[in-house]
Amino acid sequence: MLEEIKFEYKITKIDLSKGEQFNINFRKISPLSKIPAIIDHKNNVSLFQSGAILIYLAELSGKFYDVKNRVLINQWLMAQMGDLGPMLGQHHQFHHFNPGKSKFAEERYFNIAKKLYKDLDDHLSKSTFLAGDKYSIADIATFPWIARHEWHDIGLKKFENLNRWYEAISKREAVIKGFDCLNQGDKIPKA
Ligand SMILES: N[C@@H](CCC(=O)N[C@@H](CS)C(=O)NCC(=O)O)C(=O)O
Repeated sequence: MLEEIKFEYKITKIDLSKGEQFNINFRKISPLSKIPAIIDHKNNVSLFQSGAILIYLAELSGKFYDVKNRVLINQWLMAQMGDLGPMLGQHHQFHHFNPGKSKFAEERYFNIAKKLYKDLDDHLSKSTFLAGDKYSIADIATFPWIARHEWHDIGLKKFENLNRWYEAISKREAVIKGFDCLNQGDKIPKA
């Protein structure tokens, strides 16, 4: 989002494996100890929760959050926050990072992830972007999850419309730059 709206930013890394998210100073801006969180130094505001951050930046920049289309954009943004993110996150935990630890959880989240791919594919057969014909913060929130398609093991290519959406967003200059925001040569995985 910061690349898309061309705002200047500096990244502060929080090493989750070292528990840095629990540091007292970080918890002042992110009370649930989760990344991402931002500080807007110009306006002296700090925010946590990616959806709230996206809305804030969209309102500040006047981009990717059309006033007339907010009812629809909000729904797809909340779908990412409440369903897609948490469910694919569990799929990462059980299928990708900890296979063999719980057959039940592995199967459960694999099935949910497959259903999400199918539901997104169905929706994108009728809509260019998630919330209509314009790229919005709903797409910006959702794309990074689908960009982990290799971990999902579902086969993005089988989902023609989701793949079309993914490829279109993958080509955006800001997305390519944002994906490699740590400047370590990270490339968006192809389907
Ligand atoms: N709903 C939150 C989810 C944030 C979240 O779960 N972040 C994970 C990393 S992807 C985290 O910080 N985990 C650290 C922990 O749980 O200790 C958002 O969208 O910002």
